[in-house]
Amino acid sequence: MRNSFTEQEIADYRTNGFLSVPDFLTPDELAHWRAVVDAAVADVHRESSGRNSEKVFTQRMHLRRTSVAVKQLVEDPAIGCLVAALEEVDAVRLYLDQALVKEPYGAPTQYHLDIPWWSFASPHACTLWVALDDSTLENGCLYFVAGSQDLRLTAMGDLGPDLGAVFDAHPEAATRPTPVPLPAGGCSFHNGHTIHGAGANMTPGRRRAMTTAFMPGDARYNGHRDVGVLGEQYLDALTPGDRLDNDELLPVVHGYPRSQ
Ligand SMILES: O=C(O)CCC(=O)C(=O)O
Repeated sequence: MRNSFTEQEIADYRTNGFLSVPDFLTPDELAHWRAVVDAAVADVHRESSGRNSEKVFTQRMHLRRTSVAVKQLVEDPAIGCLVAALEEVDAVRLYLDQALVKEPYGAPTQYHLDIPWWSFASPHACTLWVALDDSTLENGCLYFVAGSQDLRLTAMGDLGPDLGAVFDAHPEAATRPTPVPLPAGGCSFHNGHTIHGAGANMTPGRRRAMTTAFMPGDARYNGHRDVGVLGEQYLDALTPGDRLDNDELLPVVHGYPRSQ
């Protein structure tokens, strides 16, 4: 796995709000990620059959809670270190993991940004998206609106059929998006404020991806009850402004968050 970035890559990430890393995993690592994620998805499939109603993708959250092997992949401190370098933060916590499979003939993913969905506000949230299959213009690769992270938008999409709803609310963000095809084993990192979406899967094959979202170690509860991430019990115990410091739900993957 790539364990460092060049200065140019870090500069590109900060300018564009995303970075594409085509050589993220070695072929052996890719085979391992595929086996581990496929097995974890198959396991939870029996309990929940969450397929997005618009047939955008099959979504399996929190695989690390049922698969030790997934936990080892997504809580890898080497990944935490990469995120810390991109976002220039001292400490990083894992916020969520999810497999996103765009099934054959799956619909496009609406343009959106991640941070409005989440229970913390920060300019330093970051999502890692690992391609487990070649991700192409034909099967639903990601598209990013470069520089949109600097607008610090807060509009929440609904991942419904209106692909450009975020641009209705924020016409200033409607600039030409950059498609980011990736070979299997490649990845992209994007900031929580970067507008992104994905094309339709026009092929009979699946487009599998494993994603993980990270927050800075000192993030605080913003009063927004995220859907299905932190859980009702933890959310009920929080007051806006509280540190999100539950090490079990939000494991530290880099550094040591300050206690104040
Ligand atoms: O995989 C997709 O289609 C969308 C992924 C996405 O929105 C994300 O990982 O933040």
